[in-house]
Amino acid sequence: MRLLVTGGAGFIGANFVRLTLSHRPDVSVTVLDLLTYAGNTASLPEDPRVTLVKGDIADAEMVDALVREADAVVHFAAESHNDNSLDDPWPFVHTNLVGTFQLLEAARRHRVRFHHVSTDEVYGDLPLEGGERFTPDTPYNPSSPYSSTKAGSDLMVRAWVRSFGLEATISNCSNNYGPFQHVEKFIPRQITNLIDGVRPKLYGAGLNVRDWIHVDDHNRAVWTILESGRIGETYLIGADGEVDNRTVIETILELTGHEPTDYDHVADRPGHDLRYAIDATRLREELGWEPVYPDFRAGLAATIDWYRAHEAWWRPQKLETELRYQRLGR
Ligand code: NAD
Ligand code: TDX
Repeated sequence: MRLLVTGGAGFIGANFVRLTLSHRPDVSVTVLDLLTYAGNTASLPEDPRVTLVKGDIADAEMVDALVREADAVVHFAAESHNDNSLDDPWPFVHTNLVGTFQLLEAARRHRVRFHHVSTDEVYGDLPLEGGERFTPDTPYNPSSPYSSTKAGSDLMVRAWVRSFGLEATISNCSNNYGPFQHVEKFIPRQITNLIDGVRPKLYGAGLNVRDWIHVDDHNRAVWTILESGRIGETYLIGADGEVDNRTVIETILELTGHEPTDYDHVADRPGHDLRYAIDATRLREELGWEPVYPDFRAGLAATIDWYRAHEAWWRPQKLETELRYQRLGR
């Protein structure tokens, strides 16, 4: 089987390639990645079964040539960071909308199986109280330029299935954590700040809740859907990992031997979503998926160890990332 993995040099895509190499001896992978600030060749293993092509998913000609050769496309490539989308939305429109459009058109022309990787943020946010969770029937209600462009890309996939018979599935996953995540994101930012002797930064009061899932559990679910999912269906991926941001920071501080109060409150994110929570019943009951990392605290401890052991991987991103946050006042 020949897989085309877009965004395979990013956080989740690179972990997906690694998981694929170790579990699927029959699969070879072509990674299509623009190697933006978020893409890193050092995240990819050197392996004869992996070919890296540097290119833009919005480049119709290149996309057509690569999709034509593939048995399936797994589409991870995106501009992925909410704070950046508030600063400059255009790259999000270009990659998440125009790029996805070019991939869909190529998959339609060559009748290639397509899996679209998306986010729970397309559903907007939930109240802090009440225990409500997102389901595949929750109406789309995105808050940020990032989530609105992901929502638009999901809707295109649905339309291409219905109008053109594209063989596609969609997954909407909650917040991922684990190795190879860019230091702009919440958890790696705080871990690497502490390694540098800098206090963690909590947006606003930090009551916002995210539903954390280990990246390998997300990627196992993507494989399950690729192989057994119903065409045209949307699957929500989550591992019942709801934790508020303040508790995440306090836990990181505790696990690294600091006082749990040793952090700073900084300016809140404009339009900051309050709470995400996933009901993954369809994935669990229909496809039999279960997380293998159900314990967030243990996963977080392993992630802290990973960043301690892989400073050479993250160090080159750190200064530029913090300068960008300084400019945003966060
Ligand atoms: P990331 O920012 O770490 O990686 C994105 C990758 O896409 C990078 O390697 C980048 O170089 C590449 N890319 C960007 N623009 C491109 C373009 N025009 N052409 C080709 N490649 C391009 O993102 P991530 O956290 O790994 O997220 C991957 C996917 O998963 C995204 O679609 C995201 O919306 C989705 N998702 C992420 C999370 C999360 O918690 N991180 C949760 C749910 C869904
Ligand atoms: O320094 C910080 N302090 C802080 O309190 C940062 C970087 C973030 N936060 C807060 C904002 C969020 O409530 O932590 C939470 C998580 O922030 P991010 O890591 O930026 O993630 P989020 O905005 O929730 O989006 C992530 O999950 C869904 C990914 O970046 C998206 O790509 C994915 O779709």
